[in-house]
Amino acid sequence: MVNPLYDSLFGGHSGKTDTFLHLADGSTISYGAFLAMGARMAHVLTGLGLQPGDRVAAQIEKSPQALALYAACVQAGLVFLPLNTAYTVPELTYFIENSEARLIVCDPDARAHLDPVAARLSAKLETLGADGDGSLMKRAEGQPDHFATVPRGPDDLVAFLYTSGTTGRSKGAMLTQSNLLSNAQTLQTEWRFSSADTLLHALPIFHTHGLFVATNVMLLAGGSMIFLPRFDLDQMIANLPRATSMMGVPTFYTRLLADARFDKALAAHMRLFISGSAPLLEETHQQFEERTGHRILERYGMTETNMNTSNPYDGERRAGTVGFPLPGVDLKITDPATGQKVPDGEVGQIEVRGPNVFQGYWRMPEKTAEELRPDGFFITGDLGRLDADGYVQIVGRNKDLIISGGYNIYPKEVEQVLDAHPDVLESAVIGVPHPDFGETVVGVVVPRPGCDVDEAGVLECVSDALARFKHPRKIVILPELPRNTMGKVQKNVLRDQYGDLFQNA
Ligand code: MLC
Ligand code: AMP
Repeated sequence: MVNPLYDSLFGGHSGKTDTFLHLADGSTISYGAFLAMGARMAHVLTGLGLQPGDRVAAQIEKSPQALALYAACVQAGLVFLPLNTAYTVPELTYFIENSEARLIVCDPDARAHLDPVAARLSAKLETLGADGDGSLMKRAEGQPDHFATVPRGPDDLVAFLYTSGTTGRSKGAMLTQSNLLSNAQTLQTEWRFSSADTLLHALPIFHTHGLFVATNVMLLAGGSMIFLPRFDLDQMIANLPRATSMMGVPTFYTRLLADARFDKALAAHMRLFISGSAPLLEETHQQFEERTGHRILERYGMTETNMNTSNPYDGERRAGTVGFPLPGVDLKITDPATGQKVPDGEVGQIEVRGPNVFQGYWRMPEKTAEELRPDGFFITGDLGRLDADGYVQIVGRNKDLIISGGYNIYPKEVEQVLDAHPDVLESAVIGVPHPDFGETVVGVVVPRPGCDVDEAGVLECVSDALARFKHPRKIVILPELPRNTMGKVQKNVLRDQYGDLFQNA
């Protein structure tokens, strides 16, 4: 194969008239038309002077054109760097600078903010709007529908996905052709996806879940996707009858269950519901089965590793567990202090090794060495245990991380912004249970002596700096933070104290 990922995911569909995407307005896009759009874009990208291995940073709304940009990057041998549409200009600037992106693709409305960034970093900038408007598609008009796929090998990089770190600095996880392809192949087989499937796709396409799990698997299977711009309850209910399968974060499931229209009849024809990216409460799993008769298949993954474990397709899908290691994935539970395996059944940190595991963090060899062992095991930072039947249970995290509606928030990053407020002496950011998002962010701040701070004033300082989903939903003001005898802030005490803030929200 010339370019294993492109050839496997896209190449075989060339010229096919079968539907690939069903859009919210009722129109469809065939595989052939989608690939032609990708090819035209690939001509634009290479015409701009991009060379294989160059990074393309894209902060664009979900659309068929946005997905075609991914196809174009793979076909042209470029490294695709998708970015959350919620990121602010300071956040984006870091990713663009750190990755040394040669091209920025952004919404037409963001151009004025990002042009100076592009100029400073000598990157090119093109625009792509939610309706396929903007300079990129204009340039693509009239380009040939075929593009000679750029040869790539299994170890060549295809994507950087940035993940925040406990120090507050985001790291670019480098993923290769074979990382993505091996995982997509495994998932397609394990979850029995075929060309007969239609996946209800309401996830964003700037993260592993919506792009590499959902989209790559469907491309490999040759099925179709109902491609919704975002999760909208009415749209979900309206489109479920046309779908055979759905992938979502737990919030999708709790929102569906909270709507009386979501009943047994609506889900009766479905083949498979899959959940991941955050813990699915056992209670949600059970309620879902009572309501629909379906048992949700929960799986576990990460940006750095793609998918690691999955409950079985056939056999018991056990609530409160993420199933078994996928074929080809070695998983062990170790003592964080020694790195040695703990006795079966005991809690330890989860480590994984396999063809799915990334190559390290871009230009951060020391960070890479902290998490990726020389023998190939990646230290996930999740705490887990194996139950008596070998199912993996995730019981907590060995990393200070909040997962809200499937988005990761690193408290350190928020604390740094709060601490920069002139009237704030120090802060602690914690995650507390939330009925819709699973967890949400609470900021605990201590004012400087003689200073008066209020919630609105503190929140103002985060609004320009951080994406909306990272903003604390509540600010608690305390005279001091609880500390242990070593002087370390006791976040567990704060979590216990403020854990029920959103219980009835
Ligand atoms: C939106 N908001 C959020 C939020 N999403 N706040 C906290 N956490 C979130 N996840 C903000 C909005 O900006 C809005 O701000 C307010 O919260 C309410 O918005 P909403 O309309 O209720 O939210 P909605 O747009 O419906 O989005 C919620 C959601 C979405 C859960 C549908 O966040 C989502 O699609 N999440 C999926 C994330 C995902 O794909 N994760 C996979 C990562 S990969 P305001 O201003 O109105 O107050 C990974 C690996 C793996 O983890 O294993 O898969
Ligand atoms: P991300 O960095 O966005 O890829 O998030 C990865 C993290 O999401 C993992 O390290 C886990 O903490 C969490 N995660 C993913 N899937 C699950 C799951 N099914 N149950 C619990 N946590 C999960």
